[in-house]
Amino acid sequence: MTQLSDKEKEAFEIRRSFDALGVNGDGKVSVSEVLKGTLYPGFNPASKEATDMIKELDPKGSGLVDFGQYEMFMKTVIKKIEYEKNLFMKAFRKFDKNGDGSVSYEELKEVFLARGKSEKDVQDFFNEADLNKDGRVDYEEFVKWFSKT
Ligand SMILES: [Ca+2]
Ligand SMILES: [Ca+2]
Repeated sequence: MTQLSDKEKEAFEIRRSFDALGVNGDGKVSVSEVLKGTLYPGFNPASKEATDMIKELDPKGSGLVDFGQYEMFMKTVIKKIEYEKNLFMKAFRKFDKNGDGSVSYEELKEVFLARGKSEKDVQDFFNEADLNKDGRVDYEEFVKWFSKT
């Protein structure tokens, strides 16, 4: 099997997600369907950012988009998602001092105390972030916790 490049994979995914939205007979999907399918961490459909994105997606306000508009929109969304991911990754690395892929209590404490937080804050945050209570905050837990605050 030939390996698809990232660009090809992306194009394929966009096409597939467009088809999955249930194209009307005229090859268009509704804007609300598109929005339902593009929720990602930090995306708020009621925000100004979302409103702007919809305007770009559907400048005439017809409520329907064709594949070309959809493709452009999805490329913007994918860029935003990657940007968010990078932000999380960068923040996570700041906490994960020894780079073992999880934040220990000691690591969290080091960062928090350096920022003038109390030991009690450290305990509270750690308890909240460590969802499966294994004594470490892994990347997924970190993102969940970070998205909330
Ligand atoms: Ca660590
Ligand atoms: Ca954990």
